Amino acid sequence: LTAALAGTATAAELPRLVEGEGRHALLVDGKPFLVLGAQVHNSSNSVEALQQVWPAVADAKANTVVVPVAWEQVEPVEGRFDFSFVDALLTQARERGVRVALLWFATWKNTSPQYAPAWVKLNNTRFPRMLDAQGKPNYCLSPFGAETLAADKRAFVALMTHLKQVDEAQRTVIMVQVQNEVGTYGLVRDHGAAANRAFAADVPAEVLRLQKPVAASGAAGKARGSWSAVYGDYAEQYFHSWAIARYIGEIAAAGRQVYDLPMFVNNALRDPLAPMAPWKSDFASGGPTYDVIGIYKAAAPKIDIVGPDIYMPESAKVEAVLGQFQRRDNALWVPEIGNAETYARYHYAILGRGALGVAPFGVDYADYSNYPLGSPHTDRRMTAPIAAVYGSFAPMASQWAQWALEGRTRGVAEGDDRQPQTVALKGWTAKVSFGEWQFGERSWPHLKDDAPPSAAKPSGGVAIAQIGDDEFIVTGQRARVRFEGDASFKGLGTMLIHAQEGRFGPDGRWTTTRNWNGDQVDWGLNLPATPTVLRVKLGRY
Ligand code: N0T
Repeated sequence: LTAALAGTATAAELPRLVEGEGRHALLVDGKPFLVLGAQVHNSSNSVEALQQVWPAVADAKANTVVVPVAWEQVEPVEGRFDFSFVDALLTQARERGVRVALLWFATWKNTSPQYAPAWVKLNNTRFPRMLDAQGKPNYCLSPFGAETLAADKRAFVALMTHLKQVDEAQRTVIMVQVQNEVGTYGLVRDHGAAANRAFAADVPAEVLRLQKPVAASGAAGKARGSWSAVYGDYAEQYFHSWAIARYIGEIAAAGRQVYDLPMFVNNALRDPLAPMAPWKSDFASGGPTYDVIGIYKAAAPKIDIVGPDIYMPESAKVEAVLGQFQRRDNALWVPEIGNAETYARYHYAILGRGALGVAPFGVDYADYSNYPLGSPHTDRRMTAPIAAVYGSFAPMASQWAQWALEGRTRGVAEGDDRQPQTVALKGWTAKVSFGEWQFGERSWPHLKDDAPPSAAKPSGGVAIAQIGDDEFIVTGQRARVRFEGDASFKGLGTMLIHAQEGRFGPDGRWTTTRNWNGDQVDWGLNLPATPTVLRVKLGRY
């Protein structure tokens, strides 16, 4: 695999995804690229607003800024395009050595047409809204609006054409999101004439291949036939998902025809832990929720990734979401996660799982905060927890992405229960515990009233890369890591050969700054509040 990558790497190649044995990497300039992202607030897409973006991006130690480009902004008058903001964004990003992911806010932004130009919003004959079962127009534009699709696609193709002209040589833009958090709140599907016709027709063969039939209120789902025959109580949600995915897929395909960048969609999640049940107004129907990723793959093959927007702070939910969106056919990429401090520890779990990257949402210093969804702060108190984690990954980011592609990385975040966790490695297990002293055992009787100075709230995390049979890179904060031999040890003892604290330089060379031994390793590797990188070599005797 490494050789295959090396063989194809050329500086001028476009960003692209690679896959091997169900694992993924994003290649930028032919090299694995770990996205340490920062997504700006929705209204920070103006030249002036960028002044409050760059200091936050720098403070967060992000290598990629994620920024919306609005349809209304680039085509305020039909057929007349203005890409001046995009040009300013790219120039300023290049000056700072930061890459860009663009978000195409168009027909749907959090399901609504807010970011469509006024000439679209105001012309519901040409750009129809969805109809409910009584034939009443809904807020959401219909995915069966042929003119809407044609107009959105034309604008998107203009954007991609412009990007090719101004950025193909530099490749500042590494990915593009098509629409934002699509679906419809409060209505399961469109009831317009075209929608009704399509709903009565047979499920397309490519959907049948990727989305399993579901039992229909008692009866087994048919292998083929109408949406209702195949998908029973899920038929309307699945149908709407297909309709939206097809619409997005057509836009993405047309854009990539011109300029072939990786493309993704993002999802406002449904409850990851609730037992699966048909839609009942509990999430945006038709959005790329985890249960319909197959439909999106079938209907929008030019969309590479469906990514979760994580605004559920509970550790059990975050874990479940990561599992649902990380698939052989779907690289894990977290386009949004809350920028509140409680989420920072999840970056270890996300990057340790081998994600392409992550982008906390609302990383700029505009005087706006989406608290309680994210941080209440709009200053360094918001960026500092992100910077702490990104700072230790940044010098080894490309190397980490390569290790992830090779399946060498793992990660955990402190759970809400604050209990220890076990990480399975090849030949070894790592026991990760939280809220420990740096010296000694919590359980020492004379210490029972003397709790370790752990954080008031869960904030620990650890990511481990197994770079050799008995060699590891360990990075984390507020956690104790203890390596133990797995079943393969059969009575052999384990020993620590060395644990070196240090960092990777830009040339990929390791520098040791301190050799941990004695008290510093007798009780495990105790990662302090400040994120630390260790190179650990173990042995058997
Ligand atoms: C996100 C962001 C932005 C707990 C919210 C999340 C972004 C969009 N939407 O700041 O609007 O553009 O993708 C919606 C999550 C709602 C969860 C509410 C219940």
